[in-house]
Amino acid sequence: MNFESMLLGPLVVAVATTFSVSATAQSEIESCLSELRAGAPSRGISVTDFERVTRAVRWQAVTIEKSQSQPEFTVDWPTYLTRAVTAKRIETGRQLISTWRTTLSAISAAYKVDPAVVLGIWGMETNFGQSLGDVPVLDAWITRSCAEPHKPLWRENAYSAARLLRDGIVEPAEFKGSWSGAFGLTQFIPTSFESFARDGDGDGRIDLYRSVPDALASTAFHLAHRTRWLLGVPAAVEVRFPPSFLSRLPQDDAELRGGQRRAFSVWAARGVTRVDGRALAMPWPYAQEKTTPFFPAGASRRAFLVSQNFDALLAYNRSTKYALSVALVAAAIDAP
Ligand SMILES: [Ca+2]
Repeated sequence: MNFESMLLGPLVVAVATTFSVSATAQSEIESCLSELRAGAPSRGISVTDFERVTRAVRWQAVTIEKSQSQPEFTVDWPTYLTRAVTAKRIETGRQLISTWRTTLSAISAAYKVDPAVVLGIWGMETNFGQSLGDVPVLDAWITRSCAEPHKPLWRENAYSAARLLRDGIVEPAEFKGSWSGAFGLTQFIPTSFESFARDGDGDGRIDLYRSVPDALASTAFHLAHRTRWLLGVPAAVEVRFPPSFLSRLPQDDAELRGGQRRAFSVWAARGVTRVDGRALAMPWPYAQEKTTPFFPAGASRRAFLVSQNFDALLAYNRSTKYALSVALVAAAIDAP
């Protein structure tokens, strides 16, 4: 899960350039660690425990470098979708939905979340466990906290990661993940782990690295409880709007989302169809769910109606490119 685009402070810019400044970054981390240490007791962590779990923390230059080149911000829409929504990812998703059918049925029954969407997230986040990342999670969050001290989410994740280590919920040697500080098969951040992680296989502990049921249950619980998931409602449907509607929109290639929120049935009555011309029919009661037009690259390109499930995906990862990719992969996994 990558969160906000990062505002780059002077320290951050300098660190990416020379080795000598890298040494400065490590001394900078020492000074900001002492500030974090002072705040630890108010987060339920004793100073002794905080010192113990942060003893080997190192500045992660990669965290700063990659924050400046996230594909969500640097790659255009068609390229991003081509890379994300691949035949291979969809095929693997279809195989895994079959492999894990019993687990997914139980998860879907418990949390009312669509199995294909959980698979789509697993595929997008780590290519179904192929790319878990090798950046120490605690170090990533402490680096982010030090680079951007005005971001409370970074700081709270540093404390959360420290608690997970203190309590032995994760092992120091394996507590690694993406440059951004997300870890496990479906890339949870530490604060999300504390709020939403679930023991899907019932063995009494939560292991998001090795237990597929734990990771999938945790992801489903996140979708259901961080916002609200509507079982069976597509997050995004590719559509065709009537020319009279399109002509009133800005005629450039900027991303357009929001504005009118109307039921699928209302859009259908106004001449909106699926992209292939078929009727925009939704089974009851979903015909009445409010949806919003979404034009990733301007009114003259691909068009979608997005539901509140799209917002649930954005709560998982605040990138519309990510959310649409998950929606498209999930729809393709589910296609007959
Ligand atoms: Ca478990």
